Amino acid sequence: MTKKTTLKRCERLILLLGDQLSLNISSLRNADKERDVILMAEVAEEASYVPHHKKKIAFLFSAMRHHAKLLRQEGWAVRYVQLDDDDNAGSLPNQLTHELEQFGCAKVVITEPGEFRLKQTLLSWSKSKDIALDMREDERFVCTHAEFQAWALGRKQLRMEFFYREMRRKTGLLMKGDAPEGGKWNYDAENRKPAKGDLFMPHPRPTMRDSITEDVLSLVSTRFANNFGALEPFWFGVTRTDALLALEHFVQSALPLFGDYQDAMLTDEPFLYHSVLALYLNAGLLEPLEICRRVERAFYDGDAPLNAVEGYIRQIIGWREYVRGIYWLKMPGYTEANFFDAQRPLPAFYWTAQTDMACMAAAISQTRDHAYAHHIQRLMVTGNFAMLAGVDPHEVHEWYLAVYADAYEWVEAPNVIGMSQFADGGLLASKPYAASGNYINKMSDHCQGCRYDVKQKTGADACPFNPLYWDFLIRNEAKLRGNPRLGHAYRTWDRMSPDKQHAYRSSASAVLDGLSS
Ligand code: FAD
Ligand code: DLZ
Ligand code: SF4
Repeated sequence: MTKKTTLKRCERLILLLGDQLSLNISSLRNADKERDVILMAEVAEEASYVPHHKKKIAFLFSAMRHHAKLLRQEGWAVRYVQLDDDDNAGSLPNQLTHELEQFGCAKVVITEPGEFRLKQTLLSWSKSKDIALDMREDERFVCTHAEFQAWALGRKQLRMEFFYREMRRKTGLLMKGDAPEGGKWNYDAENRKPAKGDLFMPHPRPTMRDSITEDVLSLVSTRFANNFGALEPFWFGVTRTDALLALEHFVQSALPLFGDYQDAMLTDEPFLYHSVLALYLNAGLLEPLEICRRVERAFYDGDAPLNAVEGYIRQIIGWREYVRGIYWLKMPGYTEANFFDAQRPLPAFYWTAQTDMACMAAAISQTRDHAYAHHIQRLMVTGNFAMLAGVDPHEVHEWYLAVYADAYEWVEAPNVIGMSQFADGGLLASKPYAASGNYINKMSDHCQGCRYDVKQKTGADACPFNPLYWDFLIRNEAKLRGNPRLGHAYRTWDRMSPDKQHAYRSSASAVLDGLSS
């Protein structure tokens, strides 16, 4: 690939980030192909602010290189800096400084970064260097910052369901005039079936690798040899064409059963009927509304039922937009929230999958192999365990940010800090997503092959989630007993004999002691 552009002077330097791989991004609006230069850079600072999964880095670098190629084909002047180039300056601000010296551009244009950290870094850089920086809103979302702020203003509780209805009205998705399609806004009650292993399971469509991807894989295997995760087999798509094919494959093979089995878990089926599209969407290779319109069309064409289509659209225009709104409303500071004052270090098996808990071993090994786990594994297995065990939520947050190919702080942090760890004290969730082994047993096939007994409540062979569940509630009683949604749980605890209560607490201590050894 030609690395240098032939332009010697430029009007504007347009910085395009690794998750801004969209041709209609706001930073390119009104840009001039004759006078402006697009800068894209693989830099050590972005590649190491958390120890990203090897597949995540490979996906992003290959997608960036392919996007640069596409931009050049479209007539743009692109300066692309590879990680191992001699004049790689190591960070985005340093690279900008270097390129401005080379090209002598009058100003820098960028679409607002998705992470607060990088936004602040770039704003400070422009101030300290006294360089004009035109930072534009990221328009690849349904809800603007201003709209979210207006929605949140004066509300005591920021519940996703009400926000979601606003987004349905705004987009017209699954609307019949002012009313929701089918008469209900939400069909979640139909979406909680456990899956059986003998169902036909579609798999994500693997993408053929080209020489660009091969080069990146070889770079990542040497430069990031010690990072978490398996680089091979590398099957992610890396272009918009690949991403559109993945969308089509999902709609045709998995969408009809997406709703039914959304919460199910199977040891040998990491993807079930999930779309595995978040990595493309978050990097800019797909747009939220194009996905939703395609999925909506499947319903009106009679190819997918309403519970699946509504459930899927809710994830994108509901949850995804809502968590982004929360992130920008609450940053800075949100990633430091620690409502329970949990201090335990993240157990080492989050990086090795070496644990006798079959559900944890499955979620972590799938994460290691594919940089992927689906929502319920993230929430009710690895997230639930960390919260019950009292792991420091910041360590949990950094783990999630590192290990998933779709992870960027704006979407990861509210899901981890708020939804899964309840570290924000209930801004996002009305009660902690705490569950004993019973939930995992109901929704998965993991317990059948586990060394622990999910039915056993206490003792050395009891499922660790069972005593930890009660220990968590009692450890945090002062903060949780007043929660009306936990009234039933505390009343059950109150009815237990002191011996039973003691057995739960000492079994939990044994589990927790085992984590530190
Ligand atoms: P599907 O199950 O097919 O869902 C469809 C789409 O809906 C996803 O692609 C995604 O864009 C969107 N979506 C679904 N749920 C959420 C949600 N809660 N928040 C935002 N978008 C959602 N999602 C990320 O994109 N990046 C993350 O770093 C991330 N971290 C998470 C951490 C925890 C603890 C939890 C509980 C959830 C997290 N999620 C994250 C949300 C969700 O788990 C992933 O979006 C989903 O698993 C991605 O796989 P998929 O594309 O197959 O999704
Ligand atoms: C995640 C990531 C990685 C691993 N590497 C780069 C990079 O080298 N260059 C780049 O421009 N972007 C990278 N990114 C994505 C950025 O970290 C992302 O733009 C910010 O986190 C904001 O969402
Ligand atoms: Fe997980 Fe407990 Fe079931 Fe084992 S018994 S798989 S630890 S829920």
